[in-house]
Amino acid sequence: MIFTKKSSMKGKISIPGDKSISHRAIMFGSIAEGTTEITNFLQGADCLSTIDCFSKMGVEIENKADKVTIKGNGLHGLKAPKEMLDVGNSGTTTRLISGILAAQSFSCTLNGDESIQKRPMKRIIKPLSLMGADIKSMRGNDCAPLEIHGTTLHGIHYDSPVASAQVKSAILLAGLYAKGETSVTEPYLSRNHTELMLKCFGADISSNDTTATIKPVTRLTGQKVIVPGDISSAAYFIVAGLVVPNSEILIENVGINPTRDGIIRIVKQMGGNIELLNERTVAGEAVADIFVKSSDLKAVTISGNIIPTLIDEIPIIAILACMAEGETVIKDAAELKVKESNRIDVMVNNLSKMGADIRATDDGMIITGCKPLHGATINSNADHRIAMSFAIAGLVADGETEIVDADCVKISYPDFYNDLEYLVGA
Ligand code: SPQ
Repeated sequence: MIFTKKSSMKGKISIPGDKSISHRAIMFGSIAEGTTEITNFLQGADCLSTIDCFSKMGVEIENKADKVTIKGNGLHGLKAPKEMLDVGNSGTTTRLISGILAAQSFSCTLNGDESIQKRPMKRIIKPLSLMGADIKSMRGNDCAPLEIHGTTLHGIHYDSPVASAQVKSAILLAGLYAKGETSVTEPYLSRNHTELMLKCFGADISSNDTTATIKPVTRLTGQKVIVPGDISSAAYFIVAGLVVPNSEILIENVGINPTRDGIIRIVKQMGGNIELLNERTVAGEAVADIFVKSSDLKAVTISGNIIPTLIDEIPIIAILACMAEGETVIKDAAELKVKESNRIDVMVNNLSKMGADIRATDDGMIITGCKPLHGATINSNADHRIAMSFAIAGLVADGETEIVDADCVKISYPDFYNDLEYLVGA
């Protein structure tokens, strides 16, 4: 797919549902009693993998347009799947489902695509094993495929070495079934959708600073979940509106949960024209419309506790930094190396090809902005966030930017190219 320089972007769009929240709504609805109705569900391939896994465990899930209805099986009603669970490309599915599977009365195996088979699973195998789980990496390399024999678990306190919502959530979900209390402390607070949503479903869960604590309950109850637009998807149009000249974009219905809103804070620090309009709370999550227009930007340092709140936005923030005056330093972000691709190396290699002044560090990257970008052939490494980031870079680069494996955007934003075309043509 080819992208070229644009002189303006104008219009209004509504962003598809949040991926993290969509996954959790399927999982919690499946182990709740009664009906769960999910509106604005993200029809991305990752979330469809989660539906597929729970369907294989006997949960009745009807998926129509953006509405999903689940007849929950209750905490102890999942059935042994007849075949291996296929988590596709989804780290969230793999890690969260493992917490649930560890406590079931059956055994199963799960596996995913080439990328998922390289992502680290020791981070969940270790704490779940401390809780008594019988979970192992079938190839002995601490990656998927995983074999899980459900068993009785006991609560623990776990000091997580990484700020990871997936690690935290796997432990909390296992804790839902474990004897006694389970708590997790993170070095920095990661996204808290599990804590917020499990509470709505009736779990006994609380949070204090960077510690989340759960005690077992006898049942969860099905809910109506309205999924806000995904700020990680909105991020591409936030950046496009800032860097393409003569642009004004209104992005409606975006989740701005404070554990996810780092990109908004960084754009403000960089001097970007960004306004939050119509701020409201929908189904326990903060939501707003976001207005952006073309801006002169200055470099910033991004580090410490803001990192987990924008971890998936760092690829597109790197593009933003290329357009900002001065040196942007991104550090404390070594987690980028273990995403769908090594997002430090892939960003640095591809942006260097486009003429950017960028270098990799152990835990991030350093970018000196305002060097003109030129088109290049970009290998997305089948990573959706890389493909979308370079589609936006192509709008400000001279010549043609070609993205290889561009269809990987189906993972989190199947209509991305249509929405982009609309804003460019509007
Ligand atoms: O699900 P997956 O593949 O891990 O997706 C990514 C993404 O870019 O969409 C990461 F590669 O998002 C993660 C995110 O990085 C989704 C997530 C969640 O829903 O809990 C949490 C973050 O990962 P982590 O490892 O920091 O917990």
